[in-house]
Amino acid sequence: MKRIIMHVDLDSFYASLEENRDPAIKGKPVVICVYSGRSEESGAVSTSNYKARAFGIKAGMPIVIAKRIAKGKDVVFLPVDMDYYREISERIMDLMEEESDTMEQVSIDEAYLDVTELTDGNWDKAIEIAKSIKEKISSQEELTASVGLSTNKFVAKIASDFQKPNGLTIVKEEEIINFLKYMSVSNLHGIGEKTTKALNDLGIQTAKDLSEYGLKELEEVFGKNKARLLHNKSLGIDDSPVEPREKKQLSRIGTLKEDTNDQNVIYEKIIELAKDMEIRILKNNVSFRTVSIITIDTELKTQTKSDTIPQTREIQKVINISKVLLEKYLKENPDKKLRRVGIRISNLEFSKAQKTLDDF
Ligand code: DCP
Ligand code: CA
Ligand code: CA
Repeated sequence: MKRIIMHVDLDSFYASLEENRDPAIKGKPVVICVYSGRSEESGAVSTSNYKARAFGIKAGMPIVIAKRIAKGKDVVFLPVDMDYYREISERIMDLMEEESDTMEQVSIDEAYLDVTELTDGNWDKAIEIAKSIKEKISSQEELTASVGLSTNKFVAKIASDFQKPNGLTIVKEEEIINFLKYMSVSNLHGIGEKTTKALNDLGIQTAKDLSEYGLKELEEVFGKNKARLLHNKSLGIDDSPVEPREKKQLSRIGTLKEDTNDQNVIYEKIIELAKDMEIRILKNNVSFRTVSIITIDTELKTQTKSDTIPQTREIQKVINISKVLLEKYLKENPDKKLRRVGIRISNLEFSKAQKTLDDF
């Protein structure tokens, strides 16, 4: 059966999350920055929303340059808040995992999903799944995602990038050649600046040019392996499987109903988060050695406290240790109130699921 592979990428991820968090900035150009701390404005732009991109402000740009462009305009600059972005990312990854046979997370905001078995190779069903994932991301997290559907990871990735934001691009097997044909080689995922330049020097601009260039001649320039890889890319051929990556940690963070330093209220929240975490522990068949609590106070200052114990998979251990760590935090920070609290397990060990007779 031909595979059906989906690639999902969230639109202007960090910036959209900040817009959702603060109604006062919704609809404005927003720029998210990683400050290096060396001087007040040294650092780089992490991402910007589409309104800010329209001014030319984009990821990787020095903050000083972005500020220069923004001068006299109503542009919002904010520092990154990775814990918050990870919290939402994990929830979205979980919901996508539920809707696929296997999922491979590639970064904080994108993943490949293999839906071949789930759909029985039926494209209409796969399109329904893509729509359902987009709908859930929108209704549960108020975010948009761009989705590509094809028969392999390489083409699915290019497809998700094809209509951004909020796109859904379907490229069936027989459409791949036409889809790629006039694309510049630099748009073929995995072909970087240096290779693009080398190809351009050979007179190769588009995927079509590349596919028509002799493999032997390509080998002379790039060597056997890379030449084959380039040739395959030009034709949209990619056999690499969707491989679930082992997680390094599992965490759950939640926002308290109101800012508080009431131990019982925070503890209640921890128990609620632990219930959710227990489901993930069972699903991933994982044991852990380290338990942490993450506290985010009203000034958005994050602290983490951890304790390490012998290998276990018992959720009650997470609850008990979190309680002790919370007491410690509250004692050390008597005048702080918490806005959010989280729990995390790390030092993970995965046991392969028991094979059942059905697997033989
Ligand atoms: N990121 C970063 N530095 C970069 C690129 C990205 O810190 N040079 C972060 C911020 C992004 C997130 O990773 O929000 C995801 O990266 P993407 O390349 O997917 O960019 P966006 O999601 O922001 O925008 P797009 O809508 O183009 O996907
Ligand atoms: Ca993205
Ligand atoms: Ca991405």
